[in-house]
Amino acid sequence: MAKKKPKQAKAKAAAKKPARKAAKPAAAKKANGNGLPKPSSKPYGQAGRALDGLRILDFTHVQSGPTCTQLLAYMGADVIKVERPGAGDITRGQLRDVPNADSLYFTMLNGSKRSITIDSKHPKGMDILNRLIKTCDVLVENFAPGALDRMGLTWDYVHKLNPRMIVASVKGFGPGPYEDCKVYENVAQCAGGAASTTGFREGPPLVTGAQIGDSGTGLHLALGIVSALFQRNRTGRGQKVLCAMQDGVLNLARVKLRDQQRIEKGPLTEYSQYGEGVPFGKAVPRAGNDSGGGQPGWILKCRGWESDPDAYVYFITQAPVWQAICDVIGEPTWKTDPNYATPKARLPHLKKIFARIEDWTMTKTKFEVMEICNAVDIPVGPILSMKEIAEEPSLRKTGTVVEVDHPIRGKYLSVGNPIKLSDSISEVKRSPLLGEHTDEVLKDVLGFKANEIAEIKNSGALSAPKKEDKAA
Ligand code: CAO
Repeated sequence: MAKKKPKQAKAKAAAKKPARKAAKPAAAKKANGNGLPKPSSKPYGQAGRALDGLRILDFTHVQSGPTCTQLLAYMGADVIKVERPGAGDITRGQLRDVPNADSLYFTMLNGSKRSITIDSKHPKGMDILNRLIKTCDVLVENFAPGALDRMGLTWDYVHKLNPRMIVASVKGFGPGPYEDCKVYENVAQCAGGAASTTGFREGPPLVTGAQIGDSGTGLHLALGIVSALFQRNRTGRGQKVLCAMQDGVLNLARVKLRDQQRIEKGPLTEYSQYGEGVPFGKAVPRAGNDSGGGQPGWILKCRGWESDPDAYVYFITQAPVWQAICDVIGEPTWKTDPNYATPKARLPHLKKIFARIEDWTMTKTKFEVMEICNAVDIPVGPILSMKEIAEEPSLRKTGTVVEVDHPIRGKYLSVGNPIKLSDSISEVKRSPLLGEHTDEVLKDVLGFKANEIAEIKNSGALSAPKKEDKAA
């Protein structure tokens, strides 16, 4: 998709063409009937990667935006991360565990990308950005509201320079009363309905450890981008893609909006609160470890819980395997006892039932519970610690957990691509050093000669403004 040296005139001409013609991908020339290229004869996994040829101008920082562009990089896109000279993405220095090395916060969110430093507030810096805009397919950013416009990169400006450009943004909130607010993870979890529905009924709202506001919204944005690219194949033009973190969290918490509508019609019978006879209020309550679906579940202690904070298992009393559960825990009479035989009859007794199951799980390790229950199709899940996950061989084997080597910090673990494509094998490369690819991008992507690069460097466009300049 991205050309080495794009010509603005070419882009303009493409935009003027009728939509159908402009949309025709180059590969379609070789098409046979259905408008698609002939199936590749290469073995699966050797026909390049899904997003090969896609070039991304990456203005993202912290977590939400970088999650999105890292995934696109894993899928094969050339992601050029533009960073502020001297400082770079603020997370490079946050939560450092190795002195003077980029933090794990940064390295685990910026793998497989290139880094170029450009001062967007320097005229020459803006000149380089303009050139990059002309040659990239997607601009991704998650600055505070208005920051991109203040840089001069309004939608109208970018779109005029490159009508095919997709401009993708993460913001905290969509249009509305809070649209100008800066937002971090937990703010989004709270505003998106996750916090009010997480935790125990008697306690305060809780945020979850999974970064559903940041990483979750980055995932949504990646889908928006590939959808916009697909549409561009037909229309020949780019579009704006916006993911608000509040919206992303709400999308992940949709079962709770489901329950909000149900609560207006009667009690939520699958919540343990119902079985305990505690009346419901007007809004969806926190449900502790109740399962979100219709099958009651709870977290139960396993052998060793006294000293191991993760010696627990999630146990689901799925209706079709109730008989097996009764056999496993040694309560065969519960199979026919009218108080326990049907899901409805069990609802008022869930506390007692889980207490009895826990008597059994406490005699086994969480892995023994897994083994015994899975053999008879009872759905259970061990509470795995991050230590266990880091050491889990099967996750290493699939590339979900990967070890990467970094020139300054040495080896570190990262999360590889959780989305597995059979014909697009992800390669996780280490994160770039600040400005590591500045010369490479100027030369290979923008076609500058060595003397021109030296000139650009002398202008100060690629380095941190000197203190006197700042003061002036
Ligand atoms: N050269 C010069 N200036 C640069 C630059 C560059 N290469 N890159 C960025 N900047 C400047 C911007 O121009 C902007 O300056 P102005 O405010 O003067 O216009 C500033 O750096 C960007 O600031 P910011 O407001 O985005 O950053 P912040 O640290 O103050 O706020 C955050 C961070 C995350 C709260 C905010 O960016 C935000 O709300 N983003 C949207 C929501 C979001 O993604 N939140 C998730 C955060 S965690 O994943």
